[in-house]
Amino acid sequence: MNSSTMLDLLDSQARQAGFAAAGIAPVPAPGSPEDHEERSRFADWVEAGHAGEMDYLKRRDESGQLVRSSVRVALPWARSVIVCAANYNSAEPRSIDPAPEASAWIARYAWTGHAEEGCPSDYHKVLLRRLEKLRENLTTTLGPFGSRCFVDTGPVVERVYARYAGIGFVGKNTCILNQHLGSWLFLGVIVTSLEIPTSHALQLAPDRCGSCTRCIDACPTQALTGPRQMDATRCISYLTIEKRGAIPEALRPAIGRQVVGCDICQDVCPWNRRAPIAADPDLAPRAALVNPALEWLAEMDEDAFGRWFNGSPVRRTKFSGFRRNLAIAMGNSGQQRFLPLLSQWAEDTDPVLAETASWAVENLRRD
Ligand code: B12
Ligand code: SF4
Ligand code: SF4
Repeated sequence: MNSSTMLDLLDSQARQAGFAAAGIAPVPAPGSPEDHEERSRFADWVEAGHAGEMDYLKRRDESGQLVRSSVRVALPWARSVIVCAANYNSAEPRSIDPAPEASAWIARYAWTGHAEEGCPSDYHKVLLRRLEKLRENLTTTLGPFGSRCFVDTGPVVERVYARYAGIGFVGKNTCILNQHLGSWLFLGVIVTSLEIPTSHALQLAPDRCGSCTRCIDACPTQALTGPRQMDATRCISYLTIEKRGAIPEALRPAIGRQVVGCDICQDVCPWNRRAPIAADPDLAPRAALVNPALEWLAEMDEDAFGRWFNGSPVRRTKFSGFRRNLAIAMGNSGQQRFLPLLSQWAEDTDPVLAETASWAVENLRRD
């Protein structure tokens, strides 16, 4: 099969499986410029300490190579990577729009639920199911091939392959941006043993950032240290979701009202203004999670947290991290009415919550 027939087949089967875009890229040959780019960017990033406490990104094999520095390290049989993107854009407001007083922000990717049942959905599961369906259909057409499906957790820097496969360009905010679909895209990959015909050049999408620097300028914690460069240890998404224990005091004021993840560098992006709305029944926004009242979230006990967020990406913050983040957001809210609750949390047996709540009390008293 030549490469354009292969691409057409992939495109139509990926759409049938529920994806908005798909592409395929060869795994770079050892020693090629792309192989060097793939290995060195990731390794440099980890070695600069930008991965913080995300130990899963720092895993090495027996020979000391970073497992994620190249697909070939963990999966030597890999010859190509199919990349699929699902749109999760919705018509709901942005984090930078005027919002009700004392409301929190939960990132858009974590709002998702099943439209009919209303229960939470997690893009990892939704995309994996679709990738498996796509793999099954491709196998029917192409015959058996070696493969592994991954969403997030595999030894693949997905954005590198999304770029190689022509899904989009890497914006200055480090996100994959498709000029028609925007950047509210989840990525999933099928690493395969399929050899791509040598006529298949990398389908790189042109860079459309131009002279714009809105994302870099808008980042409240200066986590975007330059175009396409992020120090994740400063990113609100890392701090609120991945970081365990206390959040560095100096960064707390800049976190503002974000309690799970952060959308600011995508909300300011002009390419997202024209992005189509997804209407995906498995990735529908749960209305209650858009601009939720801090009071409502803070009232949740561990059972209520489980009822609302089991099966949702919010779960990853854990109940303790969620309350720590709420304490910071209440401390940043300027609302004195949170003082009684925060004073109570300052006496909590969880030392991280107690310390964060004491900081929040001080912060509110200074307002
Ligand atoms: C660790 C991780 C994070 C970390 C670190 C993010 C980061 N920028 O590195 C934290 C917790 C901060 C995070 C945040 C978010 N994440 Co995240 N994350 C990941 C994960 C698991 C690994 C990423 C990784 O290896 N980072 C290391 C760096 C080196 O790689 P990278 O940023 O992905 O890509 C680099 C290369 O592409 C390279 N590059 C490529 N071409 C070029 C060209 C030039 C000239 C240069 C200089 C660099 C360059 O530069 C990029 C930036 O460093 C991936 C899934 C995966 N397995 O890949 C999801 C993933 C990247 N995250 C995703 C999402 C949705 C988010 C959030 C939007 C969630 C939220 N709302 O809070 C934010 C976005 C923040 C942001 N601006 O990136 C999506 C991104 C989809 C997209 N459209 O790009 C992914 C792909 C998950 C998925 N399966 O859909 N994430
Ligand atoms: S997600 Fe938020 S904190 Fe992280 S880089 Fe973007 S704007 Fe900055
Ligand atoms: S805000 Fe501007 S610089 Fe940042 S990703 Fe979008 S177009 Fe590129």
